[in-house]
Amino acid sequence: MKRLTLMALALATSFTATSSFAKNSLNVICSTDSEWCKLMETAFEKETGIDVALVRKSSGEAFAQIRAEKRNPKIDIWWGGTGDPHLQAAAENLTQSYTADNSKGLLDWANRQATQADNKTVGIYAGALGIGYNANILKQKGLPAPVCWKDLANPIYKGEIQVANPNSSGTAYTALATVVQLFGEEEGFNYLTQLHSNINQYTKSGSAPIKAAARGETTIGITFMHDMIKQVKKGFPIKVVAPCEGTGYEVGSMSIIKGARNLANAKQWAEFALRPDIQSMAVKAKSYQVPSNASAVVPAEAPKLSDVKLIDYDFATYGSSDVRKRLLKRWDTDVKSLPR
Ligand code: S7P
Repeated sequence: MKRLTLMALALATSFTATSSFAKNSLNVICSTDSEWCKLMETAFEKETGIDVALVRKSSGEAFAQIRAEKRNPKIDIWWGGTGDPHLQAAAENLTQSYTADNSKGLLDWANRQATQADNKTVGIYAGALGIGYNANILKQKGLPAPVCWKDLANPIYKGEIQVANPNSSGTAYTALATVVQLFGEEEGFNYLTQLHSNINQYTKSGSAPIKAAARGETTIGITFMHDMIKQVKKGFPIKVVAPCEGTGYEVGSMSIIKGARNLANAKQWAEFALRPDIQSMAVKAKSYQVPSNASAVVPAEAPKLSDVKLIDYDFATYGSSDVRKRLLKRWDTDVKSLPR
């Protein structure tokens, strides 16, 4: 009898502990720059009193974790990061449908992202890829300023260029998919093998190359333009180039994880993240993407996407599981494994 009472007590205690955990917690995986992740975490905790446990991971890595935890999800919501892996997660049924009340205020491109994934993801910001260089180092080395993607394949830039690894980085996957869409797959991979000879390092994180260029550790970096502007705002001599052939772009996204243990809190974060006042806060973290809510303030520093020659990026194809897996495998075997 005594044993039964103790068991009942233990069960009651564990139930209380679990339910209070469920009521007050939220597990977020964040794929924007860490400063913005931190700002969102603090602002959400302050407004709601919900305790946020946040980890920052590059888009490809975040996706790999969510997939690995499929049967026992530890994450409730994935906020930020390029849209392609969010679409792939939706296609693999790793995320769940949710139409936020605040999605009514979103721009078309953000809702399109949701529609093509049965509302298992939604667009939160947009940004275009570019070429960034350190103007002082370029001058010291007597190198010409690159203007086009094709310029980067010129042997004069040997060892001068940095880009992330597309397996871990959404930025670099967007670059890979952009090259394939611009030049076709065969010519695109041919270009990537030439570019490979000029690469000094494939980084894990997408924005790392422009941070390295700012510090003078590489001359040129391939990243999103808004990540370049962040370095310009910090006072580094970075120049931003919109490639002459045209360029790809991202619809940075947010997805609620299927089987999220703190579903109500995840929905609350989703509503919060789509609000115009919250999206307008990004500048405080020196994040200059174009917000998805039509009423949010577009940062004055944000690259004017209407002035950039954007390709008609095919999100359905390049966000699909099969194409993404195939291109990454081909990049590993045909490009990364080659000597430099
Ligand atoms: O820094 C902001 C940003 O460029 O980072 C995201 C990116 O996917 C995360 O980095 P990875 O390339 O390492 O995955 C972008 O969505 C975002 O604009």
